[in-house]
Amino acid sequence: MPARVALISINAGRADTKSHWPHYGLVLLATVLRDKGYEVQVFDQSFLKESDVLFVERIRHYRPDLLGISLYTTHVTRGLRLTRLLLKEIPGCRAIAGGPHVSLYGDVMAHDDLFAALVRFEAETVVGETVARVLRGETPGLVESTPTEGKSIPAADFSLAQGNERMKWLPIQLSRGCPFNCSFCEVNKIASRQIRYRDIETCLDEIALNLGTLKDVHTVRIVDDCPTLDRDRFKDFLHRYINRDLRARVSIDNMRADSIDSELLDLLKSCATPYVCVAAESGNPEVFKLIDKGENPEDIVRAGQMIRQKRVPLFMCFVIGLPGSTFASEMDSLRLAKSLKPDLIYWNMFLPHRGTRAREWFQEHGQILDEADRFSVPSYDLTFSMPACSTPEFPREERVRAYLKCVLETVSFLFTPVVLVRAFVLAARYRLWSSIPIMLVGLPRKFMVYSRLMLARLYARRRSGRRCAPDAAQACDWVS
Ligand code: B12
Ligand code: SF4
Repeated sequence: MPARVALISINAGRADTKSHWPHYGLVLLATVLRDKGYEVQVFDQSFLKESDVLFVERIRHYRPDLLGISLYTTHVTRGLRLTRLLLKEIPGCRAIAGGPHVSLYGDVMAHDDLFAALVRFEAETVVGETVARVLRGETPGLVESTPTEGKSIPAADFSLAQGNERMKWLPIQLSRGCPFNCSFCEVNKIASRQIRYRDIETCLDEIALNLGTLKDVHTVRIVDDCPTLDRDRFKDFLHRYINRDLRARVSIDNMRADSIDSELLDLLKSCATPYVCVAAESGNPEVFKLIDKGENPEDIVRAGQMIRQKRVPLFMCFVIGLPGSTFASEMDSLRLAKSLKPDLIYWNMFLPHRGTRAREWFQEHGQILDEADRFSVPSYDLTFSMPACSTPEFPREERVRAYLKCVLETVSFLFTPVVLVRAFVLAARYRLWSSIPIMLVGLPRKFMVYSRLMLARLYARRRSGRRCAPDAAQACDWVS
């Protein structure tokens, strides 16, 4: 009988970290292991939306010989705790780990004997051998892989993931890697700076095949590290997608402002893209320069205005607490946000993870207070973790004030009665009374925005001819 492998991803312990597809990286590894003759299943708690008790029971019932967990720095302690619990519940089972946290911190985790192997970086080329060694009773320890070439990335077989029949979004990567080196970003350490392209026709075949079997999927999500690095290539993909009449919407993560032009937006509109997100990072010119993104602040404004002119919902991303920032510089970001009037804004708090150059800046100019178990974004219910670093010019308390001022004044949260009460309490606690009237004036517009996004999703379901009914659990999750 083939050995049985369970590949798992746990939720972050917060209401908002739901996923509408099973962990893509684990599905790819499952596809590789299946082809090598293993019996393998992916269990993604964020996707299955299950409590710890039910999730552990589901895996225990599967009785795996080997457990492979994907770890995130943001909730690594939870990941280690659940792994210990699972190993206790499943006698004879051994564990290996990989994912962003292991890629960044694998060397400092190596002393722990919880895992027989810690696999750093993309794992398609090493997972088979590592699993075989662990099942033979060996303990490989730290395993380092090299970036997977485009042609070695398999077509993801989502039937290997539990609950796949409920998928509404289908992730795919057309490329991997990002050659830029923005100071706050760890992606170039996780996925490398080496860009690797997949064959476009192969990707389209993969999408068509998956749309044929996953009947509820209404949106294809491109999760490349830097999807529009080669803009012409990306446009070519969109042209071919439209010509194939695939019908599901196309949504993109991580688009750089300097890659956005009128033709690209028209093509995205033809694919009914639900929104375009511009990563502005900071509205302060000095802070922006320190990020070293290779873009100008004017690129952000130009892209934002163009998206609005094309009547595509505009989302924006800012990072509070970057190197060189102060309370006053964050107010420049707030001013920029208010002037461009995005439909939705993600206010992230900088996390000094390993692999970021900004971390080194804080080691020199400030203080790193925590790294693990911190979140960058506040939850939709306005709960958040404390900033992970500080400087004399911008201490922790002031960072929270700036963060909350931006979040409250742009109504970047879910406004249920309970959360509104929390907004008042936070405003009182952080001396932000002047933000309350601005927030109240912004509420009706946000209500309209959220209603429009929900209607667009309903329309997407009808347009794609999919069978699914609206899902009440998703009603408050506008983005995904
Ligand atoms: C799409 C995406 C999401 C999606 C879906 C994620 C998913 N489950 O597939 C959604 C929106 C749900 C999401 C949610 C979150 N995300 Co997210 N996400 C991404 C993004 C943009 C792409 C991920 C992806 O699909 N990569 C492609 C696949 C092929 O790569 P991969 O997942 O890394 O897997 C490969 C390797 O890591 C390795 N591997 C992974 N796991 C394992 C396990 C084993 C056993 C082995 C051997 C190998 C291995 O092999 C895989 C194949 O090569 C990345 C950024 C990035 N570029 O990586 C952020 C990223 C992974 N997310 C991040 C975070 C913080 C979150 C959230 C906590 C967000 C939040 N609210 O704060 C939640 C947590 C999700 C949860 N578990 O509950 C961080 C993680 C940082 C860190 N150091 O921990 C990243 C790196 C973004 C960033 N720069 O901050 N995310
Ligand atoms: S922020 Fe985007 S462009 Fe910059 S390094 Fe990260 S993935 Fe690349």
